Amino acid sequence: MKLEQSFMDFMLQHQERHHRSYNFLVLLEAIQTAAKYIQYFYQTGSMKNVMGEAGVTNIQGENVMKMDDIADSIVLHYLKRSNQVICAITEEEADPVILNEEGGRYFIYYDPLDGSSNIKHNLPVGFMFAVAKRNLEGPEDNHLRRGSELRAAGIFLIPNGVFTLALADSGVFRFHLDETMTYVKPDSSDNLIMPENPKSWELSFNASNRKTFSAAVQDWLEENEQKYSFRYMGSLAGDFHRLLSNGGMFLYPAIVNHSKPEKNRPKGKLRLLYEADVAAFIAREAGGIAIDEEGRDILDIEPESPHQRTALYVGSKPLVEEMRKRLRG
Ligand code: AHM
Ligand code: MG
Repeated sequence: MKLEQSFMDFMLQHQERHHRSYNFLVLLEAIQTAAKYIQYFYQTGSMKNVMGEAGVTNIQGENVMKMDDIADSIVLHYLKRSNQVICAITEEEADPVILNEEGGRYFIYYDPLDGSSNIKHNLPVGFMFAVAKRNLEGPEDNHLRRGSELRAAGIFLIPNGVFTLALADSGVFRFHLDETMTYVKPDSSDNLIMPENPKSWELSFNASNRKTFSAAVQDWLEENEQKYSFRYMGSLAGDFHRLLSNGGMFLYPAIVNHSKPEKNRPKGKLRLLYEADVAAFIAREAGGIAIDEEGRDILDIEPESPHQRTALYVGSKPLVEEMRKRLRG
């Protein structure tokens, strides 16, 4: 009989190999428990009539779905119970949520259910998170951590039951939910590296926005798009998941040429702390890279506010570097 390695067993070995504390395991245990509950609610949501809108808007002025609220309460509950988190920044709360200011060791930034427009169709969404650590020496200054200071970032693809985790300087690993609702790492799944061979590369962006992009981005697309297949699911968690395996580039550029100028988004749409940084950190550990509209590395951006937005170009280095040159003129 062949038994797969469980996620917790994998993490235990990892922490021991790197002489790290078990606190991080307690945190990850809380995170994966929350993910399983979200998975359960998502799978059964249509029967319980919770896949629609909640009837309120969030801090970003977007319609909140009932499932967004459910997922957020689940995550906050388990994070609080873990006693490991100083403060959490979630897409669903206007202000940082203080959880265990005294004893907590970590900061967590998360989007409990990314890809909200997919919810009512039961299509893939994701629980995306990033973890940073408190200052263990000297006073904790509670600043918002840059992507380059993260220790881990991950995406649970829901309801597909796949969990991608990047650990600082260690790589990217994939786990799958088995019949007993345990995340396991099949022997066949090694460190995930984005393929260098352009044969499998794909482009992913919302094509209906293309005329709203800057001239530089539109020109690049015109000249290059025929070389690649185009795929777009409308959920960063899902689109990025595919990109990691196939390579290429996902882009959500700044909207600067909208026919209704009030609809321009010169800072982009995606959120730095719990969307772009998560993708950028995982990409880095898988051999890729991510930049913003000015061509800055996403991981180097100093966050100024919890919900700040950024344009995002993430994927295989040669493609993103080509785009960086164009963006910088
Ligand atoms: P959300 O956090 O409200 O779900 O928005 C983020 C999502 C991303 O998952 C996705 O890449 C993007 O928004 C899709 O936007 P659009 O519908 O404009 O293509
Ligand atoms: Mg979201």
